[in-house]
Amino acid sequence: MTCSILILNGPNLNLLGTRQPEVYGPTTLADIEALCAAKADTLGINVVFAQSNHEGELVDMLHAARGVHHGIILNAGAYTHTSVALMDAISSIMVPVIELHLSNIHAREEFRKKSFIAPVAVGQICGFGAAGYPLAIDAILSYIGEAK
Ligand code: CA2
Repeated sequence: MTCSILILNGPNLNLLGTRQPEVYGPTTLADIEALCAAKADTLGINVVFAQSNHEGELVDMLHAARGVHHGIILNAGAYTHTSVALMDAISSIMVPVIELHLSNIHAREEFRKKSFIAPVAVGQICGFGAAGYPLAIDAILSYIGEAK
């Protein structure tokens, strides 16, 4: 069975590359999706890329991953720092999740150091900009034992 990974992006990440390039880099979300698709082709895996600005939709997409995807890479955006609902969803689905951020959330404002995702994630990758996405693909494959 082909390994399938869901890459889920939260609020405002659809604006990447259009504002605050000094914080989040010049790369658009479409560029990142293309980067991940190219990596998936090389590895012979399936990658599904999604984005929503709505907390409940993100919860729905996490639930729908059960029995479909082998792992999830989640950049929950600002919901990282606020969402018990996302934390509970991750706890309930039994699909491994890697927490991902473009910026180093530990080197920014105090409120960004708190993550509701971290305690229920396999691990966290942050601070590497768009390059964090392919790194996270390698990390989740390694975790689920599909490393190629
Ligand atoms: O560094 C990350 O990836 C974040 O998840 C990005 C979130 C932020 O709230 C987290 O603390 C860290 C914000 C995404 C907003 O993206 C924008 C992109 C362009 C212009 C404005 C916002």
